[in-house]
Amino acid sequence: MAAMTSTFLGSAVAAKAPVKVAAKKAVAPVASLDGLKKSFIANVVPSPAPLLPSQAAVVGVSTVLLASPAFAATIKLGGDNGELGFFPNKITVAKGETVEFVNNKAFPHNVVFDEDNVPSGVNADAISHEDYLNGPGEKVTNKFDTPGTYGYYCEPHQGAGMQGTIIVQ
Ligand SMILES: [Cu+2]
Repeated sequence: MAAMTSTFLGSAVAAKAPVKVAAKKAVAPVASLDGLKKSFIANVVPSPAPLLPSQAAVVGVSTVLLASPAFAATIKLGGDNGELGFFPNKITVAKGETVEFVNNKAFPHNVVFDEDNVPSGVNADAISHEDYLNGPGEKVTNKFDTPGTYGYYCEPHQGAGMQGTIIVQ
């Protein structure tokens, strides 16, 4: 026991020696690192994909909903054990209520409404969320103002049966 303790103290003292860190600082000039970062940012940031008019409309709606939420339902994207599906995959909500899609497991997922399976007059593209949800807990929402049946699916997992139905009354 005594031997182990003194060995530990010995390595702790050795680790405190700052010689190596100081040498590294001298070798790597900070200015050029900053330059690299700036050029990286310059290449990535200034070209944001322009919002399509339909996407801009969806963003506006979501912002309003955050201020006055009337959540009817939460649908998980991916089952708790990694199943490819929406849980629950069939729900009924009242007109004007908000449905929240929350990324859960087995992502990436997205939420795409089927243009052949939404009430007439509803633009399926405008209410879809085609961007992939890549992180746990990421969410998108929809508020349905037109009664009827809405079919939707996840593009990456449509072939595995990841689809759902929302009935708005
Ligand atoms: Cu999916």
